[in-house]
Amino acid sequence: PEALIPLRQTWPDALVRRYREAGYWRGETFPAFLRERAQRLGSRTAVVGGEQRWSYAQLWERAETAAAGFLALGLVPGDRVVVQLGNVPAFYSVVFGLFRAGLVPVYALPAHRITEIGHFMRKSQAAAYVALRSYENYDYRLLARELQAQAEAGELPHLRQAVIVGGDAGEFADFDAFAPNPALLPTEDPDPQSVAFLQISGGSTGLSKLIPRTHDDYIYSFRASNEICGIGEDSVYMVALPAAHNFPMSSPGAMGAFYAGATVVLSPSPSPETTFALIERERVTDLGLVPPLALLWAQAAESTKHDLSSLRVLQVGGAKLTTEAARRVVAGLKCRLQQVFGMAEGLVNYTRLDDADEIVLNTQGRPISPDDEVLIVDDQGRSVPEGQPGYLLTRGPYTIRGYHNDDAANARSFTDDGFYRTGDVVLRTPEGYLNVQGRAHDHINRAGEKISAEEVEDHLLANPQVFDVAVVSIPDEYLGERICAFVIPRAGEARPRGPALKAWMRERGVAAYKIPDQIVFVDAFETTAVGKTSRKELRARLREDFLKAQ
Ligand code: J2J
Repeated sequence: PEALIPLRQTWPDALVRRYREAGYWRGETFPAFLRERAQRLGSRTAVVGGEQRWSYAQLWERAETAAAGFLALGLVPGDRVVVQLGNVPAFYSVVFGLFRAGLVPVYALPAHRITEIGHFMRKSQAAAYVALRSYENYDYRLLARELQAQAEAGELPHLRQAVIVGGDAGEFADFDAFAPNPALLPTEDPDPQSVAFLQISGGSTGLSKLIPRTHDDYIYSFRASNEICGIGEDSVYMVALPAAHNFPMSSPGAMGAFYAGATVVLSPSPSPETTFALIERERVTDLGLVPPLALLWAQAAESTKHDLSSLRVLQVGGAKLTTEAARRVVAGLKCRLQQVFGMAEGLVNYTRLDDADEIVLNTQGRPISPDDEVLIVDDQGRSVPEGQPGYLLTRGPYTIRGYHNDDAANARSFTDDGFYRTGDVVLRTPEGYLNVQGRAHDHINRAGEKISAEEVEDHLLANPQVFDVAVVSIPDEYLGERICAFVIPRAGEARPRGPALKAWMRERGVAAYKIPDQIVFVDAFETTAVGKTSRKELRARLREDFLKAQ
């Protein structure tokens, strides 16, 4: 197979010095900090999930066993490993095991299917795939088999191992049978400036990009988040959203909680029916939700028999929380609200716990770091007058300078002087807080899941009954936005039906959250006077006409 493309994330030397001198980057690494916590806090509870309850000592021991097991399979430091696990304690023994072994996790979500997983495997040149035996009624050995078939056909030249977690591994390597073997483990911790893992982008144009994050930059982001969010040893942090998502991982997330020596409680579902009982049982103090869930919780909390009085801070982020929705959340849940506006590429903004209600209800917060640089610009890249909306560009001690293995995306998404073009339209208040107004790209923010219109269009266009398609976001009371596909059937073919098109897309192996919520058949797309129209204009016009007709 072709050589591995090096994993890197580089800031200019002067900034590296600056970030070190300012104490942001301290040379810490994932394995080093967890080892220290295990030594210092040994018997304290690190993670609770299902029937399992592991102390810090046990989590570290399991990570070391995992590390030895991966290396015993023939993986070598620097190899990338696509990890697809749900909200179970093994999520953390696997990823800390990979860190300990010098292997690089690539974080997939449980909802991803062969289309997405195949893409991550190819882009990262992954040597291995690790998945749960089953989660949310899906058998991930099916996916492992599809990957193996692609590997045999020469399409995944780097793939050498598939590992199943949770028993019944079948023909694959059995994670649960991994044995400790200290002799196999590296004697040194990784370089703190090296890439620790690849996170997945929200995918604004086309397929998801891979986001290389270093030990130094990521640990800074959650250590500083702990300060801002008041996470300490006595905190009990619940992971209700998918554990692999950047929000519950790092803002301050499970990683922040482990860093603080706190307890992480995993919920298999974010629904009030599941979470409320767990909150009561484990005395959960902090967690993050997306806006639709926060509204659902606020409503359910009014009539629950469960004791939610341990809750201290509810964070809401991933999509815009309107002022009215924020009011309802505050009224329904008797705890502090914190708005979080973040992105897997880096920059995270928080309202502060001692901010006035005015700010907490009306803004999406301000950046973590004094060295987060924020520009708000117009189409030409010129700064807009203070208080006016514009495109948000950012650069700083935990924002990436480039995606992995994607020159075209890098040319689009980063300025020559290293600013990341977030694609978000924001304005800044006189107090320096950001208010998210919209976005530049055609993507759909469906309850915090970002879906590229282009990616869904590409799938539907592959159907022989489809002549043309435009995918747009439609405001949705519950989801925030839903996916609507306008489809022109192909003349001469049997006219497709909505449910059949959706089923067809599912069978292609696409994450269920990308399947259109609504399909509208049209005879033609109206074109402008010029006769040609950009997809962007077309989508905008279709959305507008559709909403007017409602
Ligand atoms: C409006 N839009 C928001 C908000 C994210 C913490 C919290 C969230 C994410 C995340 C994250 C928003 N109001 N409060 O990684 O660490 C939209 C913006 C942004 C995009 C990033 C974290 N919070 N958004 O959601 O990588 O459009 O990260 O650019 O999934 O979500 O999506 P993602």
